[in-house]
Amino acid sequence: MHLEAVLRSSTRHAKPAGVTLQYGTAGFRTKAEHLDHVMYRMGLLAALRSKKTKSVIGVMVTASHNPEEDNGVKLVDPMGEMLVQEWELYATNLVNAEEHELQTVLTNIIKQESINMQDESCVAIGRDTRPSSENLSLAVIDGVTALDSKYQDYGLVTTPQLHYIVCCRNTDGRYGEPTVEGYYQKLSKAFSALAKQSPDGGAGQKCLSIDGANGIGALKIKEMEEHLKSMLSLQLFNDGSIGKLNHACGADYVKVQQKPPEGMDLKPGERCCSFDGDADRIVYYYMDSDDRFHLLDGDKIATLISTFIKELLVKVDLKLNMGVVQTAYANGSSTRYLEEVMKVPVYCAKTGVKHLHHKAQEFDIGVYFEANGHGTVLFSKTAEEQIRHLTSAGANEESRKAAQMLEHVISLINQTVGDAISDMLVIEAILLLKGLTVQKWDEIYSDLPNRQLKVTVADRKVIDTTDAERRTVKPPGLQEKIDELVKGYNLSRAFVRPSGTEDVVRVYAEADTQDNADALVHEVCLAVFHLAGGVGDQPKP
Ligand code: G16
Repeated sequence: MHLEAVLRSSTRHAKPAGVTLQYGTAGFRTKAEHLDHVMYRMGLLAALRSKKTKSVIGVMVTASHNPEEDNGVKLVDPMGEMLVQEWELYATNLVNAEEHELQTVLTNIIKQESINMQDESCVAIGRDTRPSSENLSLAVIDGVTALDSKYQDYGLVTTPQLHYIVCCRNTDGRYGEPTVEGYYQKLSKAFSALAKQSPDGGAGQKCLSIDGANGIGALKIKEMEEHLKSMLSLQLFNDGSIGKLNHACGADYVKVQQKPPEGMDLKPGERCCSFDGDADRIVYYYMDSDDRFHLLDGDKIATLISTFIKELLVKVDLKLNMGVVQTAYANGSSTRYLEEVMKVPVYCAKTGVKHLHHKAQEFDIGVYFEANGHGTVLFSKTAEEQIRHLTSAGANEESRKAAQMLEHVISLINQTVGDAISDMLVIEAILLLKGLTVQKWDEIYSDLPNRQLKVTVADRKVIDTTDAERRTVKPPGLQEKIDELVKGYNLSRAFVRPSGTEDVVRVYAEADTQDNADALVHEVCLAVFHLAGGVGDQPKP
């Protein structure tokens, strides 16, 4: 196989010596200045994957919740899902190959996957608002065109919009029109249809304040507002006009710090939400009249959505199996509520939507949410067909109306991946339909106090986990120490895992009081620091 054009243009995107990267939780992520060769090579890989699957493949240039100086890349498979895991190894090998090894690594992928290089290919490219993203997306284009592949550059889009577009393109428009405008129309039409069913036609809901994380979500919500105007009153903060991306704002900041973002004017009782840097995560919150902050994270969102769907399923009298997928970060109270009160089976997957999505596909209706607000609902083909049938063939008016609502939820939810805008509209529709305030939603169950921190170690690969990341198997002695520490507190739980998006180890603990959760998390951080090669200053309480 001769790949002269590839090698020639690769010299313009040469790999810095000694840089090695791993395909992590959501693709490659590191400082933007180390990513030019990664982008070029992911352009190559996307073109190969497109030839192999005979479908459009997506490449999104973003580092989502990471600081503005970082960047990264996520690959999108034909149905809008994350890149299939078998190809992650190809991605890692390709990115870490020295210049002289590039041809061999590419030839191996082509051989192993029996790719016909004469087949057509097309790559859909999108990027977030980071200053480095535009140039990095040009490097992707160089990689794509070096393999004579076609491409379409969608420019500034949210990650979920690119996932949506890829799915639309590969289903000949059955999932929707493959444009950002098509996305707005599909979602706003479904939202409007749901809002009209609410007791007061949607008139009673107060304004929603949105923290746009100074990112792409802010830009896109401004565009979409036109379509939502008469139905939803939105007030946008951190719109990128002055603030820095994800700096003291955004969903990750609010969730981890358990406090409101800077740059937002919070009035007691008002419903607020935060997007993350590429708008694939959302969390809600409010301040009460005593100035106490209340967070409604991915767990509360999963509970709200699955309760709503379950109630509709009872009305339409459909026996579809529904499951909820969470991760180790799910608050113990949420899991207990889902299992014991709602009687819904709950599963724990490893962190990363790719793992949750996969598990959720096993159900007729699979609801998956990470506590950090990344999630969606998947409806099987059977479920969609049965629901659609009942919109006209339901036993009575109530059943037909419930089936119609489910049909609109199916259109409103972005089934390809977690989507802050789509999830926000689903939540807003449910609150309207049920006449729920954010306070009433919050009261469904009470979170166990918890805390999440980071520890920097010399090499985070020294930590290995099992049981969906709830226990460590390496380094020796760490799990025993965590077990011993956890025994010192009531209703307690703790775990550690290496992050797949940042060069840190994440530490999570929950307990009966906030002081105890804080004390436990600190003790576990110290254990990580001492047993897993901590660097810098010892963690302080
Ligand atoms: C990504 C993934 C999420 C994951 C998060 C943190 O989010 O898509 O599934 O929860 O990273 O992962 P880790 O703890 O391994 O760093 P995003 O929004 O940054 O793309």
